[in-house]
Amino acid sequence: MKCRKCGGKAVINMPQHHLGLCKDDYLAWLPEQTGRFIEKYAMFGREEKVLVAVSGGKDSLALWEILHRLGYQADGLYLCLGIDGGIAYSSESQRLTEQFAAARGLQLHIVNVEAETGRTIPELARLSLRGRSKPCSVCGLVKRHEMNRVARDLGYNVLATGHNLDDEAAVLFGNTLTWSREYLLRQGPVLPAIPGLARKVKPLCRFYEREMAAYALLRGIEYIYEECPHALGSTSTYYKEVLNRMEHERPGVKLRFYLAFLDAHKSGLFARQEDVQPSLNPCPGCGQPTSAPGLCSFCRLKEKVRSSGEAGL
Ligand code: Q46
Ligand code: ZN
Repeated sequence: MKCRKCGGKAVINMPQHHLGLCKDDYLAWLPEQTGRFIEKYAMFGREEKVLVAVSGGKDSLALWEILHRLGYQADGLYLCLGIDGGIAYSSESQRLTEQFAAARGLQLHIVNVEAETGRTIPELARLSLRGRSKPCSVCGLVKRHEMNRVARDLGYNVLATGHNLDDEAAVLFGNTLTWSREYLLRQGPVLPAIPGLARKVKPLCRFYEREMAAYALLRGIEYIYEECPHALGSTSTYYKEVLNRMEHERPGVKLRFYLAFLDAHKSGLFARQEDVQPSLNPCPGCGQPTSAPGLCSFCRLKEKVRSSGEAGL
């Protein structure tokens, strides 16, 4: 296959765009497209400070690299979850993230969950879920809380995450199977700011996972190949596999599914935001908005750690 731009040898084929590109043209095309999406969805401007949540994986490191390349003010935030076990997942991903930032002279903030809560993610999950399910719900709760806290405390208007199209399509698929109106309404490239919470944006939401992997590889970004050990066997991994089977037979189906959803969302198919937006109050513990009548879920989790009487707050 030939590169559509220069006629050289294509290194990637994107059937959904009927587009093949060589290495140099691909490395120029992907950041260019990212810049277009940032503007199209009004994600942020050049005067705004962006905090990029980086995990050491290909998507978030590539996102940070691209924002930097495009001239945005983007700093990184790494959350050390304390998930180690067999593959030393957290220590290795932190090492690669620090190496990435140091090589490019980028500012990286590091937050250690154990130092903040007294427990690592697996320990928090054991404490609150008592082994009933995977730690992902607790992990998601802690990550959201800590990202919001750092953005607020350090004055970032915008929080950017590296979710790609495969991630977004899997979430959309799950929300559609259950018609979760509230989640469907909140899904999209931009979640606007509300008092106490920064705007959240997903500049890579229209790129396939394989396109991000190709970008990271061709750009020479060293990232952690292993997934978090808890991702294995998760519902979202299962949805991704199902969607991949569909994509194999019908190239472009994931992108069409996601873009058609965004159009439907825009045309008001689901509901007006005010209809389902729960009323939010500042948490008396941490000040972040919560729909709970008292402490937010994060502060309740910390209370549990405190009352379990073993460690570190
Ligand atoms: S890091 Fe955390 Fe994920 Fe690992 S424990 Fe689950 S949610 S799988 S993105
Ligand atoms: Zn709180």
